[in-house]
Amino acid sequence: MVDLAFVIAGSEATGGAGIQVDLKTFQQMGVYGVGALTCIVAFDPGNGWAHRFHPVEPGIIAEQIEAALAAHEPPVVKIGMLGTPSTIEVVEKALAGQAFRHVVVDPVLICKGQEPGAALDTDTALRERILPLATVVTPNNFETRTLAGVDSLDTVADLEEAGRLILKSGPSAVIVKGGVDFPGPDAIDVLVQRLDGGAVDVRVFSVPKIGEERVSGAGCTFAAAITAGLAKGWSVPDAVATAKKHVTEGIMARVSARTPFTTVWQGAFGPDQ
Ligand code: PXL
Repeated sequence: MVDLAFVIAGSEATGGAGIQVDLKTFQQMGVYGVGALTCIVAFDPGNGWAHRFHPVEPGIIAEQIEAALAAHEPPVVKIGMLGTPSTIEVVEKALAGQAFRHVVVDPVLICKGQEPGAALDTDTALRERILPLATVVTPNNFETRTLAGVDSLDTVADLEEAGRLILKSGPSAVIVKGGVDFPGPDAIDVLVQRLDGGAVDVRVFSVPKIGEERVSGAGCTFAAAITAGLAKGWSVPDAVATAKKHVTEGIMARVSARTPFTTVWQGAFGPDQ
């Protein structure tokens, strides 16, 4: 039987983020992808590729989740961009009725096209309603500072400390991604995981940075690859290690477009690696 993973996320039409990336990543990992759409992001090429954000009606999100989970019993789900408090409410309800082995949350906090007021409501709802349901959370540098309430992340010890703070909101594992904003030559991710007995295990994953430019889709690919690994029954550290390889190889083979940024090529990651 093929391994299955479910994703609840937004569409980003250029293929550089969102559910397009999630499903490509699942496929590359040999995992059958099932997906429900929360919103549609259409970049505006006539206005600096600004985000035009269109939420999907909550009732339609609920119908998609109903259909996907009536058809399949995926053991894991990845939550990507939600975008509005009413979307968060619907997804929270849908998750509460299911027993997933893992709920991987990529806490996408802001999308440029949104009003700051609306984004603040969304951040609060994400923190209060979705994080407690998560087993694994993958915040980037900015999201970590926001969720942990810290001003800066300058050392690996800072990444660990922030991960420990986010762990208190309920998930069993937090992977803090230093990314290009973290000082130094390396792309560092710190996994802070609460073990069954209650002890906290900390592991540092590090590879040399490939340039200093942000590559679109790195965060989505990373969380989706972790989700696929967990769907296969791997441990969280094993899933993270493979996801990091997937992203690193995808960044090395990145795809250029007429956008001001390049995007990860998920197809660069070999299934045998
Ligand atoms: O990378 C965050 C992200 C996730 N999901 C969608 C997006 C973006 C960023 O643009 O558009 C749909």
